[in-house]
Amino acid sequence: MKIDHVKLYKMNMRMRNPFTTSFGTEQDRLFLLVEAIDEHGLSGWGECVTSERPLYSEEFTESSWYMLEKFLIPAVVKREIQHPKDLQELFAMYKRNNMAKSALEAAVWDLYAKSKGVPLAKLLGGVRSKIQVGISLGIEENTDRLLESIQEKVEEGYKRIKVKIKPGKDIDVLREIRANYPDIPLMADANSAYTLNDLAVLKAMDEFNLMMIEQPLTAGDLIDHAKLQKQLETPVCLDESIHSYEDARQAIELGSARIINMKVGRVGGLTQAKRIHDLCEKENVPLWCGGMLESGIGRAHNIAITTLENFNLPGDTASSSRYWEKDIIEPEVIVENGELHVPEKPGIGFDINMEEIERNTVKNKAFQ
Ligand code: OSB
Ligand code: MG
Repeated sequence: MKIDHVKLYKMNMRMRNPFTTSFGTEQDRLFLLVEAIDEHGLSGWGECVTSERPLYSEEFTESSWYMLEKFLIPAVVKREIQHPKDLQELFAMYKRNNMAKSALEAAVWDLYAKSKGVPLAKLLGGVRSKIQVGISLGIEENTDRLLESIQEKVEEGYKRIKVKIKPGKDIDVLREIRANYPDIPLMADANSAYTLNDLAVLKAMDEFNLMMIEQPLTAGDLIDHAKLQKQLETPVCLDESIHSYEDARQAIELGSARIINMKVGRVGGLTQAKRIHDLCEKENVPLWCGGMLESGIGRAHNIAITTLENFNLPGDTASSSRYWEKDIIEPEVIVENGELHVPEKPGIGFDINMEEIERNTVKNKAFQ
């Protein structure tokens, strides 16, 4: 397969509601789409899950554009590629910038799967035709508002509820949720808002029977997470800490986490995601697929990876309508009773809605 040319699209899509985490509020999603086109004119699509500002990690949408334009796209254009995993070697000399690498790799995976006429999920070794999903709810000024959303999402059938927490918006909020919903599968995501000085607060969360607490401490703090995990009954789940296979291996070895949140963009693409999946399977570490408020294209890739065997906890891949007035794929992602059906068509398995993409594009460029 030869990558004839690559197109980049900078998107600006407004979400139906603002989403607040401990690191900030986002409503306008400025992210990139990558379209890789082969010598026969067939297209594959990937999403770069960055935001306008480097709040989640050091990458941001304009840095990814630069990375893709200057280094990554030139490494693949006009090149003969045997398999999408060849990109690992072509990108190896460039450090990190995982979301940018992942986006181009995703487009090549989709293109390759389409050229072979197989669903991406199958190509990755997926074994499921349905996947289980939960939902991630942002911090609300007022807890009644959060309780209303929880009620709505429980009624819609989501398999678990994740709430964002931060210092001052934690114990009281969780206590109120548990008072109203003693039994729902519930977890909390701190997005690194705590340190070991907050041990008392974190230990107090043990009383709420949470499935896990996600990323309580700073991304680089594998050792402190291990110290914390030893003192908590609640399993620690790592998100921002895991950028590579080596991070996952060390976190497991140190006991920094009992559960891992997989984000394909964060670990540099589907090839790395699969390696980390296989490691977790071998080590008996449960895994689930996180989200980055993706459009339908990123969502489709998340669905494909979640079909692998060891994705044994519900992920964050909610319905398109939870985020968007109108998504850029057809059909849109629809979760029913906390489950969604894995598409059976080749590649990502959804059609691209070019009209919607164009309507939300703020700049684009083709690279020959
Ligand atoms: O920490 O998992 C996170 C959204 C943006 C950045 C980080 C995170 C999240 C979410 C939402 O939790 C997941 C989703 O619904 O896509
Ligand atoms: Mg998280």
